[in-house]
Amino acid sequence: GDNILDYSDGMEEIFGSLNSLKQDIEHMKFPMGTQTNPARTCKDLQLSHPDFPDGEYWIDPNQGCSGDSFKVYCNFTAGGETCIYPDKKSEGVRISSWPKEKPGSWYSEFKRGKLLSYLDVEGNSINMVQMTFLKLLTASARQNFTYNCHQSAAWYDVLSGSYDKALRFLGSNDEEMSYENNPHIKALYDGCASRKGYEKTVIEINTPKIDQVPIIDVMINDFGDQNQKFGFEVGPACFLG
Ligand SMILES: [Ca+2]
Repeated sequence: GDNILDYSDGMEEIFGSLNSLKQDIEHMKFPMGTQTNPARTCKDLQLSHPDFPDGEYWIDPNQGCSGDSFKVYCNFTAGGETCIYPDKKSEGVRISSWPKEKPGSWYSEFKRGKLLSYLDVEGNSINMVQMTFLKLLTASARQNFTYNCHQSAAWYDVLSGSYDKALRFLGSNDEEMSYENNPHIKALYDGCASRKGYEKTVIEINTPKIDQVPIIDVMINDFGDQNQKFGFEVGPACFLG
């Protein structure tokens, strides 16, 4: 009698283990985008849950232990982009005439300037290994930059009929990029081109060269004259698998 009892106790334990193993496998197959059950990327999360709405989710690009997972914005509408954001001091600057600064200098050289840096949506810095894995899982990267202007060109300049005063960007890979050397940078809207009144120009970098994103610096070339003003807004850096 004792033997049969031991046997059934043992079976219960085995079935319990199998059940939790089954759950683990289900979670691996269908990540929920939570801290304890993160997806590898937003794209992966969208593939297993096409019905999930855009929003904040946890990802773990290097997989394995989820202890180093981090929270991002998933733009499923854009095809499953994984987005990180500029920190408070990198979000941009208000429109101003910048009398103490020289045109043709990098923003990081401004008195109030700095290199642009990025965080997860919880405001934590992102582990470099995780960033490397995320980039390995990415096919293209996208980032917007909005230039707010008053009589200051940001991309095309109608007056000279050229792109001589176009903004220049420094990529994460330290590559200097602008109109003449990077076909992946475009103006979605170029209201500043006319250099008349208050306007804005929206620049988009959408590149298969993942390491160009996010941008870490910007050079502004058209200010210094009376009445010229500019400010800018740095958009999230989004990675698409
Ligand atoms: Ca991990």
